[in-house]
Amino acid sequence: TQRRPLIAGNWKMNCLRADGLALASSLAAKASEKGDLGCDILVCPPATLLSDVVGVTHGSVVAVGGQDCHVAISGAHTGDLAAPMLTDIGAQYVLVGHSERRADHGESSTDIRKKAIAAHDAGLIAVVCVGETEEERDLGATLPVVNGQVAVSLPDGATAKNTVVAYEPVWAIGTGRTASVEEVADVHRAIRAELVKRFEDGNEFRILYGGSVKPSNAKELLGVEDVDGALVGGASLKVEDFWQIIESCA
Ligand code: G2H
Repeated sequence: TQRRPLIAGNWKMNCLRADGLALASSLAAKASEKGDLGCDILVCPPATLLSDVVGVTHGSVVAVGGQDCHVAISGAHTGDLAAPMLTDIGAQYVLVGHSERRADHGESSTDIRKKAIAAHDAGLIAVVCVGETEEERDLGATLPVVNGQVAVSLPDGATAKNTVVAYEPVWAIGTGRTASVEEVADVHRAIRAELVKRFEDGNEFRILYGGSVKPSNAKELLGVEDVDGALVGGASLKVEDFWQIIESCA
């Protein structure tokens, strides 16, 4: 199966307007200059910049996504964003279940499945994040934990077209520590097996790796079987670094 890689930047709670728009515009300009890079490109800015980033990337291959959405389509949920609001401003993707959401906001895999359904109903591609903590890895529970998260977080209506899975070992996020190629290969193989078991098109889902991906390790990680792209945090905030990661796909 030929899966087109996806390189996604998760800006998290970073970037004021001037920096964010400069980053998005230079990315769009570079992408337009280079032609087809053999991969899809996504940026997920903070909510305040979503609309403007859609504006400055318009007409380029750079897609825009939210970092989270609510399970409901509207209502009394102060501070939250509904999936149709993201579609409305031109976003195409949304991250759901990032470990920082799971930790900071107590989101469970059941919540995340509901968010993925809300995203699909709104026509968005859900990037469903999973990953074990350091404690779980040390207990040897990585595969059952990750498989359990995949099983519960992905709704029955998931397809390779509306869903991307992102494996992010929590202990490798923002720490500078990256999982080894073998560790990544083992988990991606296990996720693939779950997807193939459950979904007709399980072989076509993209499975991204995330956790301290940077220019110096991108090529190696992207070369691993069943790694179909990267979810990049820190290194997506510098256009040169993010660009080098994009070029590592080739
Ligand atoms: C994991 C990743 C992006 P970083 O959270 O989602 O962040 O690349 O900074 O580890």
